[in-house]
Amino acid sequence: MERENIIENLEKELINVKNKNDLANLKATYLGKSGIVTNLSLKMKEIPNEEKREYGKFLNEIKELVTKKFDDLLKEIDKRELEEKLNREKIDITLPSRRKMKGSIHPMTRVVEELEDLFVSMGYDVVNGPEIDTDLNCFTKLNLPAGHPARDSQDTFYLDDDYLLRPHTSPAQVRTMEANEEKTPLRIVCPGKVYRRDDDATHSHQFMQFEGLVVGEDISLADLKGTLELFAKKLLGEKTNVRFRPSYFPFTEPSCEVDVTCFKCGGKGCSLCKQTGWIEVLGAGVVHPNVLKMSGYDPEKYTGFAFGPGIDRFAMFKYGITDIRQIYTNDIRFLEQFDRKDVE
Ligand code: 2U9
Repeated sequence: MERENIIENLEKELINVKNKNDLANLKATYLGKSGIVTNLSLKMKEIPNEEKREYGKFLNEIKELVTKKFDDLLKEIDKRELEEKLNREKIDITLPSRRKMKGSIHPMTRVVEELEDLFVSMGYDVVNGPEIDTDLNCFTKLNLPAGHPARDSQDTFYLDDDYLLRPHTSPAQVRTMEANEEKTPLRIVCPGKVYRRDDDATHSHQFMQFEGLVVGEDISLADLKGTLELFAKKLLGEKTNVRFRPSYFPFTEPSCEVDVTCFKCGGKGCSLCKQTGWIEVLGAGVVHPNVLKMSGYDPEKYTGFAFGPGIDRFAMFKYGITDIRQIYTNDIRFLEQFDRKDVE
C-alpha cells in the first residue's frame, strides 16, 4: 500500500515541475539525505529479521522507480529546452553568404614590379634602403654641400639635425657603392617611397621614385641614352621616342632632362603634353666624380650614369588616376577598382 501512495504522490508533484531547478529540489525531498526514500531505508533496523528480505526488496524497487521517474523527466526537460533554444536561434539558410573580401594589387606596386622586371632582365639588381636616413647620405655624399637649397626644411622633412625622411632613393645607392668597395660593374635600381614638403593634385608629400645607377670602367652618356630609350619603349610602347635636354643636378655632370613622346597623343599635341607632343619623365646624367670618390670609387678608373624618375605619373597615366594623393590615402573605394583579374 505504501509503495503505491509514494508513487502516486510523486507523480502528482512531478506535474508541477517546470525546470531542472524544480526537479533537483523535488528529487532532494525523495532521494536526498533526509528524503522520503532515504528515511525508508533507515527503518530497516526496526524491521523484524524474518521481514528484512521482503523489506529490502521493497526498498530497491521504490528507489529504482523513483530514480527512473526523475531521470525520465530530466531527459524530457533537456529535450524541451534544446528545442526552445534552436527555435530562438533559428538560422535563415536562405540568406546570401558574406561577400569574401578580395584583395587587389595596388597600381603603384604594379608599375614598380613592371620596372623591376625590366631592369632585372637587363642584369640590374634591385636594392632597397631605409626611408629614414642621414643628412650625410642624402645630401653631402651626393655633392649637395651644407647650405644647398635642397637641404632646406621647406623641402625636406627633418627628424633632427642629422636624420630626415629621404627626399630621393639616392642614399640607398650611396650605401650600396660603399658596401661594394669598388666592385664593378655595379648595376642597381632603387625603388622606394621618398618624401618632399609638397601637396597638390600632382605633388604628394610622399611619392614613389625609381632611381638607377650603373658604375663600371668605361660607362658613358651613350650607355645612358641607350638604356633610357629601352626603358621608355618597354614601359610606354615601342613607338615611344626619347629626347635629351641639358640640365643640372649637383650629383651628375653632364646632367639632362629626358622627355618621351606624349603617351596620350603619340606626339601630335594634346592637353596632357600641353600641345608640345613631349612629356618630361625623368632626370639623369653621368655620375659626378666627387660622388664616386665620396662613396669609395676612384673617378680616374670608374665612370657611371644615374637616373631618377618619380614614377607616380606612370601609374596615374596607366590607370587614369587624376589626383596623386589617391595613391597614398588607402581608400578602399579607390583600391578595389583595380581588381585582381587584371593581373591574373
Ligand atoms: C648616386 C649618384 C647619382 C640620381 C638622379 C635624378 C637625376 C633626378 C629626381 C628626383 C625626384 C628629380 O625631384 S625629382 O623629380 N632626380 O632627376 N636623380 S640623376 O643620381 C644619383 C643617385 C645616386 C650615388
